[in-house]
Amino acid sequence: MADKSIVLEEIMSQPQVWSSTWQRLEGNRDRLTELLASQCWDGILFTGCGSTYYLSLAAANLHQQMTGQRARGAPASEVGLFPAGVYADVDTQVLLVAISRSGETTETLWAVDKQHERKQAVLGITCRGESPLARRADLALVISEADEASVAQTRAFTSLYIATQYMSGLVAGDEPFVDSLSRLPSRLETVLQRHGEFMGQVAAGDWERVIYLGSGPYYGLACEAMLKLKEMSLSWSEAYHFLEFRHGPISLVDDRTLVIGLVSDTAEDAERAVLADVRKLGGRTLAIAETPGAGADETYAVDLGSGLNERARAALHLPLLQLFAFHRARARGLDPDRPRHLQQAVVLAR
Ligand code: F1P
Repeated sequence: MADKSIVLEEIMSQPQVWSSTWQRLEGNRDRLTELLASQCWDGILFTGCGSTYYLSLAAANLHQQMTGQRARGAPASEVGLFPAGVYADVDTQVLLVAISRSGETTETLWAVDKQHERKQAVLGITCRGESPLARRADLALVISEADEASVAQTRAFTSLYIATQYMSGLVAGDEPFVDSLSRLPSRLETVLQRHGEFMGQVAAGDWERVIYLGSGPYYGLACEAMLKLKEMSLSWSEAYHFLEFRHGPISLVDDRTLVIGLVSDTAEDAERAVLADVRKLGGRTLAIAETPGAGADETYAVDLGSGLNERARAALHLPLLQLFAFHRARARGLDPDRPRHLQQAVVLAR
């Protein structure tokens, strides 16, 4: 198999792409602020499909934590097909944040149409300025530098996530947080230099199952890591809220189980205790945390050392986990540039 890979190039381009994303966001600051302040929103509904649905889960959790504004992440199909289960009632003022790399995913466009039937605004976040989403949204935030040739989303996911962080920072009026996002590209360069190769070594292990755990916004990111592993390496994987893992799924653990924890600052002790339970049962753990953790006895440990708080540094996990999926695919003799049965976007014939 050739060493060159489009998805690998896209993964490794993230430091530069995040810098361009930051410039784009700053360039859109006024338009974005105007939309966000255009009325008193009762809530924000983040939506997307696949990767961008998981992004929505992470974004909604962060947004509500940071702003106190009610926020929810829902799959676009639910918004389009079961709106009554998503919108509380017809009169609530909800801003729909529709996220899609391609801007052409059918269900995401259904959600946009449903929102417009309610005569309420759509903020579209996409990589493609000519897409139906960009054209139909009341405001389109287009991060074209993050667009991809690959099927599996990598830099698009992280850049679009940073866009939602930026938006939440603006609503919260938290300028230090917004400013800290500009430091992510340099932090990522260091993280990739220090840990990129190591992720490849761990990925080559004889794993039968890989499980991702995260709390708060990190749960959505854990889900995305799980999806990457499935898409690129055709490996069975699952994701759970950290402490949920004890409530049944822990029965799966054996010596060919790798549990990857995205360790927060808020709940670090409680989360590391779950990983310790996994090891007691014979499983292996990989903890990705800001610091190695005093007394932590992880099988594998990655410290991000970013100097950023858990809200700001979130995207730093993904490139490492994308590399893990990439190398797992290679170790299984698969081509991560050509995921089975998948296309870049699901466009349904009506
Ligand atoms: C969403 C998505 C991708 C997935 C797949 C099909 O695309 O579900 O996450 O990898 O290949 O489309 P988009 O709406 O973000 O363009």
